[in-house]
Amino acid sequence: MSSGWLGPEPAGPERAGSEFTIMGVVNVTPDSFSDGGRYLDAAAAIEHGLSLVSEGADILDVGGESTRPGAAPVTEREELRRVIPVIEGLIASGCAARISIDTFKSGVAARAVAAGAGLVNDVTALRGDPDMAGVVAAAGAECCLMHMLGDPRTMQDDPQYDDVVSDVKGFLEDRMAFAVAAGIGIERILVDPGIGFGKTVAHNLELLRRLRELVDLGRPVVIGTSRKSFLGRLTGRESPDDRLAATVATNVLAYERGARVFRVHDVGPVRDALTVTAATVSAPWTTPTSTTR
Ligand code: HH2
Repeated sequence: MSSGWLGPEPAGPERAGSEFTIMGVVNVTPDSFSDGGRYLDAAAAIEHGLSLVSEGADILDVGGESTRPGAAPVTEREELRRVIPVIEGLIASGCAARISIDTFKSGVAARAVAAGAGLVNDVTALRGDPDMAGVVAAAGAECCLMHMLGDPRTMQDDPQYDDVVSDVKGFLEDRMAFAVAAGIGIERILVDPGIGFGKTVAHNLELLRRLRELVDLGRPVVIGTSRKSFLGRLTGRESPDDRLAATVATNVLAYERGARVFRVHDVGPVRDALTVTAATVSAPWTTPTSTTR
């Protein structure tokens, strides 16, 4: 994308059609569902983040607490110990990507923003901590509001909706109004249907199928399908590491239906897939060489 919070357009003809933003996942946790324990050490997390940037991540989403069903809660002190050195290390290394902090604790968001994060990714959509909206507003940070039914402990216990897309859309509308009333500029808000957060396989598929209805909210839609269990249920791939093809398919489909921010673990392959998708469905493509094959 070419303006606003998404930053400058990438250079070079190869990137000319990239009207999307890739958010690479940096989990500094022992128990995340797909990469728990791999980057618990700050140096390993920083190195991983920088490698995602070299693959084409526009944003790095740094998280210190897993939200998978049944994950153990983490104290604020421990979450800070995990994420702040990583954010500081990324900034110190001249990281070209913007930094997002994946937290629902206002104390963590405040310290992360002070360390250089520009986006607060709150899976509770400002409901988890009464001070969160004020922290985001005061910092002038951007904020991703995500839908979740219940909380991570209970969210997968028989989730029910009247109509999942209308219910999620209504929720996001309410949370946008709440955020704006708290002083967060509308231009700083992103919305996310929360794939896998209190949803059955059918709910996730319905949200992807009818994503356009959420695009109608007028804010960039973030989509996070990466390696998630519904893809394993559909394909029979038990290991999250084996769900790349399924992840790519859902991100391509979501782009075509209007999503513009893609939260993924596998940045390079998703960037390639979305570059081709964007060039195909967006503006006419003119190649600088005569190669057509
Ligand atoms: N999914 C996860 C975490 N944060 N944030 C947004 N906005 N959207 C998502 O879909 C989303 C999210 C879960 O993925 P991951 O971070 O890999 O796992 P874990 O929560 O186990 O750390």
